[in-house]
Amino acid sequence: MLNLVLFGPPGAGKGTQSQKLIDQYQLIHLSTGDLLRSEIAQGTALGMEAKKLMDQGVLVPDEVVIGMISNKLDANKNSKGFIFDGFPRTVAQAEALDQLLATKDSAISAMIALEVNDDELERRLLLRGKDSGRPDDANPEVIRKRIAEYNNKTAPVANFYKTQNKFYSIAGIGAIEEIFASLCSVINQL
Ligand code: B4P
Repeated sequence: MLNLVLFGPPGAGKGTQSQKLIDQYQLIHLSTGDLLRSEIAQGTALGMEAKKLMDQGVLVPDEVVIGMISNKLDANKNSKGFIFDGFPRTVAQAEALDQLLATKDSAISAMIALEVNDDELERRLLLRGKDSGRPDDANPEVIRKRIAEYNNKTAPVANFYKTQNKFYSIAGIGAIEEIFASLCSVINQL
């Protein structure tokens, strides 16, 4: 199985590149952000709880997203592999993911990080906020909070995969097709 973690701060292009990677490698896309937004759209209790946190730009509790991922892995047992987009976002989530995959005799193949500076992230998210309708994209303060959450809680997850020799990093600024080509060249060498 090819199991990829696409890593990077909010607005780095994870969702954008995931769409291209699933076509190229026939992988199942698991975006915790999309799963949470779908819970919100359905008005579930989980969604309502998550919305309060997401609108402030802070992470939702680990056990909530780990439970969602576990359900999705079970629902896609025969897939060729997965793209984890926006997950794991904490070291506790990374540890739980390793354990979940181990129970399925599988493991993460690689984490690939998209490197983008903070000014460009803010520019992209504010631009998307003009038509995404996402409250967390509309407010510069919330965007800065999301970037701070990333630096405090998510950036350390890279070390988790570095110690397993599974960490790769590529430039996330430039044309979407160029960035996609860089991603493919890493994946094709795994
Ligand atoms: P996510 O939905 O994961 O959102 P995101 O970090 O903003 O990244 P996204 O994938 O949407 O954007 P992309 O970089 O593709 O998270 C939202 C919230 O959900 C979090 O703040 C948190 O509260 C919660 N959450 C989610 N997962 C969680 C977890 N595991 N644990 C706890 N909480 C969790 O693209 C951004 C924009 O840039 C787009 O408009 C795109 O068109 C543009 N873009 C992409 N590539 C570009 C390029 N090369 N050049 C110019 N623009 C580009």
